[in-house]
Amino acid sequence: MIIMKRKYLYILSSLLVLASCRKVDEYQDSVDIQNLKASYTISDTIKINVAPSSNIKGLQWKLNDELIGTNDTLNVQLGAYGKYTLSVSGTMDNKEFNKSIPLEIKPYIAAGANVSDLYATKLYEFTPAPGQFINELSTLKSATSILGNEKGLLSLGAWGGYMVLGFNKRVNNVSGKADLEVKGNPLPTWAEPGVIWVMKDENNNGLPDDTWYEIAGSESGKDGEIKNYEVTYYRPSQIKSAEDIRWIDNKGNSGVVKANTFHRQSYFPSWIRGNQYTIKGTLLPNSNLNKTNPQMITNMSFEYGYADNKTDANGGDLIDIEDAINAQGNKVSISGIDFIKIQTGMMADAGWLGEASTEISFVKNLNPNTP
Ligand SMILES: [Ca+2]
Ligand SMILES: [Ca+2]
Ligand SMILES: [Ca+2]
Ligand SMILES: [Ca+2]
Repeated sequence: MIIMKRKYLYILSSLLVLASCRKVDEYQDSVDIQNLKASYTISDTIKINVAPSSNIKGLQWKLNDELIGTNDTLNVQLGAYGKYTLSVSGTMDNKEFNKSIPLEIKPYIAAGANVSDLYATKLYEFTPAPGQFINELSTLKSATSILGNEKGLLSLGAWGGYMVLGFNKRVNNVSGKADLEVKGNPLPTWAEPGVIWVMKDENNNGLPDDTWYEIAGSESGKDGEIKNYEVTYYRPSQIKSAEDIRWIDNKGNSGVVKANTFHRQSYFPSWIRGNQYTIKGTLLPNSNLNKTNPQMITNMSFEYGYADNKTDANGGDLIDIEDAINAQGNKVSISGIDFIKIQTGMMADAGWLGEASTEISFVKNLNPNTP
């Protein structure tokens, strides 16, 4: 009898739990989320809204665990490929609901008659540092303009700003010669060198989730070069118009990316969330920067191994995969690469020229006919 009673109580309590779950589920299901697509590409503006209802209060949109909105409509750009969990919570008729939605952001892949496999054709991430061209020349949309042809141009902003690109066809490392051409917009007296990293798709999943190897350029190991450098940029009080952007580094230094009179839009990338963001990479020396004459500030190019650096006959910087090094600084032997990351290498304020910021026009495979 006692056993029977326990069993009965157990069944009863299970039913109560089920009943209360169903109650919550009903509220979750009645929260109507509109305009959600199965997947997006990184250049998309994602617009999702909750069907407006006066019964819904305290709306919170979260991306993974980060609060990203409190209105009926969410407008967000993510800037990096990946799988995210978007959740929306609040109360409906004073009952709490919390609905989670998977959100897949795919890389942008250039296609069409004007696109050639000779060039990088895929964009996986665009995380520029603040700079005078950000939100103007440089947007998530315009970042796709440098894919598949020689027509685009993009600025990566101040130190550390980067983009991750991919190729349709692996770029082979041919012994004794350069394998990649990276085109920026250097002038004879104004280089803005960017550090180049390469990756092979070792797990063959089409994603840059393998190991980055830095291309050791001519300044590698020299005074003023700092590996494992980090800078945190702070969101300004508003992002409608230009104002100085504060930064601190991991060496105890601080400064600002200065607003100038030529570019009046905000220099803080509009798609970066949160009050600050930290970028990691290699800092290049300011040894060639000459600010003696403020009217004629110069920064001569380094010898080799960087983006937006040399004005050679064909215009682009020539990169040899044989110069790849690992995190310990040792040379590595890579047969070919599928992904490239380009990152502004200097942290310098060049007066009226604005911040030193690497530009990219295209990235080209120099060995397209090798097997
Ligand atoms: Ca080579
Ligand atoms: Ca430049
Ligand atoms: Ca991979
Ligand atoms: Ca620049």
